[in-house]
Amino acid sequence: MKIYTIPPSLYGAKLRILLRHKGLEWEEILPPGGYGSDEYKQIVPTGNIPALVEGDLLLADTEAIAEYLNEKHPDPPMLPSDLVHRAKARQLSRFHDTRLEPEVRKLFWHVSPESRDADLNTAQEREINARLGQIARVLPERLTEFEDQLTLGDCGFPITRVWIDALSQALALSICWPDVFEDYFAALERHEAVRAELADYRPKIADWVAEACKA
Ligand SMILES: N[C@@H](CCC(=O)N[C@@H](CS)C(=O)NCC(=O)O)C(=O)O
Repeated sequence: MKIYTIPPSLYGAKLRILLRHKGLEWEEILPPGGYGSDEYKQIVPTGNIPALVEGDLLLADTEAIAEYLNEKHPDPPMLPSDLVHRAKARQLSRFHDTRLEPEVRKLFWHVSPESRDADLNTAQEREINARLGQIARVLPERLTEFEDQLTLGDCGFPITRVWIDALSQALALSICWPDVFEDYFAALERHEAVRAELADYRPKIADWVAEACKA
C-alpha cells in the first residue's frame, strides 16, 4: 500500500494513526510536483493528499480511505458495534474535518512574521475556542459510550491538537481547552498507535512552525 503524503500533512498523520492501530504496512511517497500541482493532478484529480494507491485502486480523502481500510482490515474494529454509536463516531470525524480543522488551517499561511495578521489571529482564536466548546459537549458521552475503543472519529483530534498547541505558542493565541479534553486525550493516548504517531509528528510540526517563524 502506498500513500501520497508529505511529512507535515495533518490528514496524513490522522490516517497513520489508523494504519498503526491496525498494524498495517505502508510506504509514503511524495506527490510529484507537490500537492495541488498539475503533475500530481494527473494522478489524483483533486490534487489532495493523502491518497492511497493499492494495485489499481486510487482513493483520495482520508475519510474514504479510513472507511475502506476499516472494512478491509476489520481487526481491531475502529467503528463501534452499536448503530447509534457508529453514527456518533462518524459525527466526531465530520466535526473534526469540516468544523474544527478548517478554522485551524486558516492560520497555516500566516505564521511567518511577514504574513502575520492580528485580526485573523483574533478571529481564529475565537472560532477555535467556539469549536472546542461545541465538541466538548458530546465528549462526555463519547467517553462513556465507546469506552476505550479507538474509533475513526477520534484520529483527527490528537493531531489537530498538535497544530493548535504549536500555533497558539507561535502566535500567542489564548486557546481554552474545556476540561473534558484532558480525559479524552488521556483515553486516546492509552493506545500505542496514538502515542507513536504523536512522538513522530510533534517534532515535525515544531520544526515546520519554527521554520515558518524565520521566513
Ligand atoms: N478532506 C480532505 C482534506 C485533506 C487536505 O486538506 N489536504 C491538503 C493538504 S494537508 C490538500 O491536499 N490540499 C490540496 C490543495 O491545497 O490543493 C481529507 O480528509 O483528505
